[in-house]
Amino acid sequence: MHRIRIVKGDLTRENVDAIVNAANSALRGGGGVDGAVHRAAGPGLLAECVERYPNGCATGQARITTGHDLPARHVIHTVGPVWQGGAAGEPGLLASCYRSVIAIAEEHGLTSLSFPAISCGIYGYPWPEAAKIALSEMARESHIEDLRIVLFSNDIHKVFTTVLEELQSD
Ligand code: AR6
Repeated sequence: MHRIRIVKGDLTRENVDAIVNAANSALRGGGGVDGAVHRAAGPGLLAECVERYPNGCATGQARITTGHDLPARHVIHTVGPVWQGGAAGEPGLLASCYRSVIAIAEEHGLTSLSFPAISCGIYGYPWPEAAKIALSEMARESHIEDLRIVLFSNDIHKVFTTVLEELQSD
């Protein structure tokens, strides 16, 4: 768990091997962090998504593209679950997002990876529950040297920091 860094800031400014995009299953852009990633990457990102992934991406899975105009070399797009109360498989699907992204990053030999808080915005996942899953899955990873989660606001940063402290003291 020592390698996980919780950062406050804008994911699109991260100078890493890959940033992770909290996308929707169409992989055609959207609001939230997805909109910010597409704006910062430029239109080439959408064109690559359309060409390489005509069928989009299922919830819990991930797909890689290049970073286009972003400082990051790649974008790994993943589709988090929409929160429906917790009994519709949301925890397993959210864990699967983190695992799928990390598996793709390892396949490509990437050593620095920055996540957003997947499903914690428009998709409505409760932050403490999402933080526990995100940080536990990130902690299982063994090959990526620089693993970050980049959070936009003080409020969510505080929640993730508290959950990381709790996990470290267990
Ligand atoms: N840097 C870091 N975090 C950000 C940024 C940014 N630039 N912008 C937003 N966030 P969301 P979701 C935070 O809604 O819940 C899109 O329309 C935000 O404050 O982006 O997985 C997609 O196309 C929140 O904490 O993703 C999907 O339809 C977190 O990123 C849908 O939203 C995730 O919020 C996905 O919803």
